[in-house]
Amino acid sequence: MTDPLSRTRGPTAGGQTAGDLPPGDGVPAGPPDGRQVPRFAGPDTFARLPRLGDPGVGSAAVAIAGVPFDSGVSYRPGARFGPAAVRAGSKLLRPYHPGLDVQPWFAHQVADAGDIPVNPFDIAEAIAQIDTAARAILESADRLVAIGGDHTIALPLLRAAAGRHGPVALIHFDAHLDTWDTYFGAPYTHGTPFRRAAEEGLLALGHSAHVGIRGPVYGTGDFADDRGLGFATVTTADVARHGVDHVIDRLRSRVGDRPVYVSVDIDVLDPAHAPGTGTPEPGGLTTRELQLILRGLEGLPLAGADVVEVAPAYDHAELTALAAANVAYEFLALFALAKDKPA
Ligand SMILES: [Mn+2]
Repeated sequence: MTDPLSRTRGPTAGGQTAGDLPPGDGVPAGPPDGRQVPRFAGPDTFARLPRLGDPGVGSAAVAIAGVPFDSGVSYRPGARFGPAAVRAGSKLLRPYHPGLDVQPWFAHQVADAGDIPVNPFDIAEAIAQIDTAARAILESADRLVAIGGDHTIALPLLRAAAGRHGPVALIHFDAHLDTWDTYFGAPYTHGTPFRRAAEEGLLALGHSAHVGIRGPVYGTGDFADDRGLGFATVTTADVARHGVDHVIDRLRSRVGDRPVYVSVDIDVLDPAHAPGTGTPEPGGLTTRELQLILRGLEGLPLAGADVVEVAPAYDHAELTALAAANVAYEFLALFALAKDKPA
């Protein structure tokens, strides 16, 4: 087998770019070799990967796109700066994932599609823009990993994913249900995307679940409404009491062999692990627990994924940005492992 590092074809110390190298031989273009171009240098794309559409890259198996939108938040704003912070946090990643024995960006082509431009003053228009842009990216990429942005963006991303795959089984990691109906009369906010997605028929509801739910709510009706829609819930207490393997078994039996969409609100993590977020809730998962549960989804047919709600102004020492970058890395590993069983 070829040494995967020898296949790295991004800009090199010798000044080559992906475009200088012969395209079309089926060898994915990767980031610069971190042993030649130190990881704190080089392109500002996710993990310093090439851009979608770069010469020598063309189409991709997986595209990563930033969605710098936070006009749907109910508490602290600032997730519009999430994509830039997560990309900065991703520079530390290396090409081999020992936990899953996979090379996420050498198994197939992975590329950064840049940021989706969104109207910060008009939520409805922003949702339409994200929907259109996500579908356009999926013309030249098989799968999309989105970096938010607040959780409002999951609705148009699910529209695009369901448009291609049909209703998806949603695995939603979050402190919050995000199935509220309205807030201050507004139907499209970061607390409502999965209610709207359920109403629009985008989800295989009997096969969808929330993970990491905790914290006070407005009343018991919040949980009853959510159950009424058809979601199952794995609380943070369930993870603590029964362990990650039990949770993985529950999730895998819940989704079966359906196309899966994974949405991670970084506030599923305890504020000790992810302080830089808009609606923090003490008592959350550790970064390690989240990584292990995500790895437990190995082999499932993934239709798409997002990681949202990184608000870097409240972050410390890049804790949240690093956690989110590593969540995206887990997504890329899962896509690489599922590449022979597309959703
Ligand atoms: Mn949340």
